[in-house]
Order: sequence, then structure tokens, then C-alpha cells
Amino acid sequence: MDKCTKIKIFNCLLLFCATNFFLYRYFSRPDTGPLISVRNTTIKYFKGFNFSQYLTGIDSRHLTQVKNYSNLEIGTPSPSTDIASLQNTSKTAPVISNATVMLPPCPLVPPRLNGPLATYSQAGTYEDIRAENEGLMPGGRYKPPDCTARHRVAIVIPYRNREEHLKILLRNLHPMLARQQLDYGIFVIDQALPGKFNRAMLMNIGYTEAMKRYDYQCAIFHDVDLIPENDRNIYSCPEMPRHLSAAIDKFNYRLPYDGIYGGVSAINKEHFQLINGFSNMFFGWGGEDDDMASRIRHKGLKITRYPMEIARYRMIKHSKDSGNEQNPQRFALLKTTSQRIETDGLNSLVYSVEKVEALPTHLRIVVLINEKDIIKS
Ligand code: BGN
Repeated sequence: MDKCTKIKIFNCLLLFCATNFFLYRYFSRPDTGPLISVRNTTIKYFKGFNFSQYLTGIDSRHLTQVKNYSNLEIGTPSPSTDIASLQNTSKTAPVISNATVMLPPCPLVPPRLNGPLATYSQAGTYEDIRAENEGLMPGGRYKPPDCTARHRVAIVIPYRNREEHLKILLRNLHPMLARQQLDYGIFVIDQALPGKFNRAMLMNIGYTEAMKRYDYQCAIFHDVDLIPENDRNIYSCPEMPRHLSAAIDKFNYRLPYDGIYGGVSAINKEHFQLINGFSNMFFGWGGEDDDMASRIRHKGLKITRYPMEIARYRMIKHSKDSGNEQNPQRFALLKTTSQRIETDGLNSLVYSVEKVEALPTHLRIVVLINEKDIIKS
């Protein structure tokens, strides 16, 4: 073997050892867990102060977890600080703003689902429901405590004068949505008297008001009298519009007709904007969901459904509501859907907000709508 070959072999061995050394260092590093990062922040603190409550948008359960991790990244002024050292220095009052906690993403399949559910048929007060649901925040907001939700969902309930049903629905929904590990808020859009009920317009209003408040990725429109019976019916943001209430006991758990889109449905923000939301022109009962299904098809989108064994609901029995009589105009309106899409919907909404109430289980928004304003616009 000549000298040149020996040098080459030696170099190869050296490279091999160096690579192994770095690979070993990389794979044997301790798991630092989720990071907490605080951006654009001035941090002052005093000894023993629990600053978790000053991190906006986070509840203290997150910090209890974060405390266990040694690699805590804080933005300006300290680039990398251990939480223990934060709690043991200085004596100034806390000023923390604009903070976000980055927890690991939630699992793709939520691990605590039960499948078929025994549903509640009664409910106490809103406060009772809140007490049953750990982590539920005022105004009906929830985020998983230990992971970053994959879906930010606004649940919109068009509503008038059905408080018993609303309580039963909320009592059933909250624990299911928490098990589904969603970052969600419940918006109850309460149509003030007088006037005929306009379900579709209330859903447009709910969507608009929800998006003003948080960066939701999609909306789920939910009738107040439909109780989900299986928690694998995941209320996530769908790639294509999803009709969730496919199998309802009232219809013997079958679709009454193929194109039905009423009850409970989910749609992502981009698609809802694309179809200009629901029509505002359906006052009284019927047809608004069929109009929506036509809008979806007209824009080349597809309605999807979960399997019938999963998409199951129980309908709370009730008598017909006054102010929601069948709409005789619905047949004529359904003939003009494609001509109305661009002008009748999100871009022609006219309403006034009479009251906003953050109740323990939901955000109640009382709205006044005027049929004459809509027909004019
Ligand atoms: C349909 C209604 C829907 C309703 C379902 C289920 C109409 C339009 C008639 C052409 N459609 O008949 O709005 O969701 O029943 O109740 O009335």
C-alpha cells in the first residue's frame, strides 16, 4: 500500500468517527419537551411570583406543565432562560404581554373517544354545566390543556326562545368537544323579536361575529335540538363541506333525501367565503339548507359525510315554534340560487347587535334583523 492510499484511509476513518460522534450527541440529547416562547415582551418579576396568569390567552394548567421543562425560551430581553431562575430573581412587578405557549400538536386521532354515547336529556343551570367541564372558559371557550389543537372551530347555534333545549345541547356538546381536543368557542345567535325566524341569516351573523373575535379556521352550524350520539363524529374543520347530521332518529337514522344539508354542518372559512355564506332571504321554516347545498355544488365543491353509524343524532321532541311557520316563498327562491350567490349572503348582511353576554357555557349574541332591510339590500 503506498503512502497516499494510507492517508486516504486514515481520512475516511477520521470522518467516520466524527460523524458517529455528532450522531450520538444528537440522538442522546435530553427531550426538552414543548417550548414556551414569549414574543415582543418586557419581563420583570419578583421572587416566587407565578407569572403564568400574566401570559395572555393561557390558563395556569399550561404553566404547571411548562415548569417541568428546563429549556424555556423567552424573547427579549433574555434569549434563553430557565423558569426556575425567572422565579428566583429580582423584585419588580410582572409585566408580560403578547405571549404564546407552543405546546406539541394534539394527536391526529384523539385518544379518549368513547364511540356511541349515552346522552343527557336534562340539564341544570349554565353554571352547573360549566362545573362539569374542566377547563371551560367564560363565553364557552375551550382549548386542550396539554397540546395545540389541530382545529380552531366556531360552533354557531341559531336560536330563539328554546332555553331548555340549549342547555341539554350544551351539556352534551362540551364534554364531547373537549375529548375531541378542539380549540373551540360556542356562539348562540339569539334573534330578538319581532320578526320571522331566519336560521340561515343567524348563521351568517354567527360566522361574522365569531371571526371578529378569533382566528377560527372553520364554522360548524348546529341546530339547537340535535344531540350527537357518537363522539367519533369529529367536529373538525373539513377539507370539503361536511353534512354532520346524516342519521337522525326522527328519520329512522336514514337520509330523507340525498342532497339534504340541514341540521348540523361544517365548512372551512375559505369555502364559506367562496360561496358568500348562506342566503339571507329565507324567513320562516325550510329551504335555506337546500339553497346552501346548491351554492356548494354551484362552486364545484362536494358535500361529504361520515359513515351513517357515526353521524348519528337524537332530535329533542318539541312542538312547532311560533314565528317559524313554513316559508311559502321557498320554492320560488330555490329556483334562483345561482343568480343570487354573488349578491345575497355574507356581503349583504344587515343586522344590529342588541346585546353580547359571556355566559359560563357560551357567548350569547342577541341580534335584531329586519326583513325589509334584507329585501332592500
Ligand atoms: C325539506 C326542507 C329542508 C329541511 C328538510 C328536513 C324545503 C324546500 C322544499 C323544496 N326543504 O323539505 O329545509 O331541512 O326538509 O326537515 O322545504
